[in-house]
Amino acid sequence: MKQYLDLIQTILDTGSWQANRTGIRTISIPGAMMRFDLQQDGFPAVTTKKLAFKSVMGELVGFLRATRSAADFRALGCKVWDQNANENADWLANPYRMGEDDLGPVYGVQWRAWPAYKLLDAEQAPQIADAQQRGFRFVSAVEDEGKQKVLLYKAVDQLRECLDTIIKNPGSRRILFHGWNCADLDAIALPACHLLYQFLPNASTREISLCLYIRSNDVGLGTPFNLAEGAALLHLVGRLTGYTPRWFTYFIGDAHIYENHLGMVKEQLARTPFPAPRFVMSDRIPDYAKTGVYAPEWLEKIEPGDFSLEGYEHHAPIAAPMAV
Ligand code: DHF
Ligand code: TMP
Repeated sequence: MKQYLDLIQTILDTGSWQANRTGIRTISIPGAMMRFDLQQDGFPAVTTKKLAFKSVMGELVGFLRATRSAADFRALGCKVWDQNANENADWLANPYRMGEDDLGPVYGVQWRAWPAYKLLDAEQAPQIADAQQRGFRFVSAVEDEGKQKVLLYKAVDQLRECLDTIIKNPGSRRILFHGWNCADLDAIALPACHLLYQFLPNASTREISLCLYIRSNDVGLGTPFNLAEGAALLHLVGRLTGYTPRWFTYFIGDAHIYENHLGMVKEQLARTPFPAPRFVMSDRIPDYAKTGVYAPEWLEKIEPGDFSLEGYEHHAPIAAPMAV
C-alpha cells in the first residue's frame, strides 16, 4: 500500500495545521486521490499496521442493514461507533437522539431508506398518480400557504436501485448513491464522511469500477477502514451483478492527520509494506455471472464472516485514540 504511505508523507510535507471541533489539531491538505486496480494490485488493506478486518466488515454489514445503533454495530463485531453514539456532548444533548447507542439516520439509513417526501398540488392528479406508481404513499392532505396539497412519502433504497440499474442499463452514468441528506444533518451523531459512491460498469469488458468521495478523512484511523470498505462493497456489487471489480478511485476533500496520531503514522513510514492480500467472498453469495440469478436480497443476507483476506501479511497493530 505505497499510495497510503505516499499520502501520509504528502500531508506531513505539504499540509498545514488547523483547529477543528474535536479540540485535537490536524495537519491537513485540501484534496487528495488514490487509485487502485483491484485486479492487478490486490486488495487495498494497509500492511504497515494490522487492519481490524473483522471490525471493518462488521461496519460494512451494518451499513447494508441500515443500522443506526452502536449496539447493532457491536453485535456485528464492530465497536468503532460507541464513542460517537455515547460520548459527544452535542449529540447527547440533541433532541433527536433516541437513547443509549443511537446514532440517528447515519450512512445505512440513507443508503437503504433515504426519506423522500413530495408535497404536491392536490389538483395535479397525474403527478400524484405517478408518484404513487413509483412507490410513494399518501401521508396526508395539508394546506400549505393557502393551497390544498398532498404529502407523500417513500423510503428510497438507493443501493438496491444502483444494482437494478447495473443489471438493466449498465451504460448509465447515473449509478450512484449519496449519504449527505441535508434535511437530516441536525438529527445525526456525525454527518456522513464517505458520502458519494458512483459505480461504473462496462458492459463490453464486464468490469465494474467505483469512485468514492470522502469529504473529511482521518488518515490515521478512518482511511484504512474506508479503503477496505469501499473495495469490499465493489467486490460484493460485482458478484451480485456479474461484473469483475476493477478500478477503485478514492477522492478525499479534507485529508488530515490528528496531532496525536503523528507517532503512529511516522512508525508506519519506517516500516516496509507487504504485498497486498487477496479478498475472498464466501461461495454462498450467488455469482450472477455464473448462475444468471439476480439476488439483490443478499445485500441484507450477507454476514461479516462471508468476507475474508487470503495471504494478509502485516506489521504489528498500533493503537491510537479517536478524536470525538
Ligand atoms: N471520528 C474520527 N475522529 N475519526 C474517524 O476515523 C472516525 N471514524 C468513525 C467515526 N468517527 C470518527 C467510524 N470509523 C476506528 C476506525 C474506524 C472508525 C472509527 C474508529 C478505530 O478506532 N480503529 C482502530 C480500532 C479498530 C478496532 O479494533 O475495531 C484501529 O486501530 O483501526
Ligand atoms: P468532521 O465531521 O468534523 O469532519 O469529523 C469527522 C471525523 O471523522 C474526521 O476526522 C473524519 C473522520 N471519519 C473518517 O475519516 N472516516 C469515517 O468513516 C468516519 C465516519 C469519520
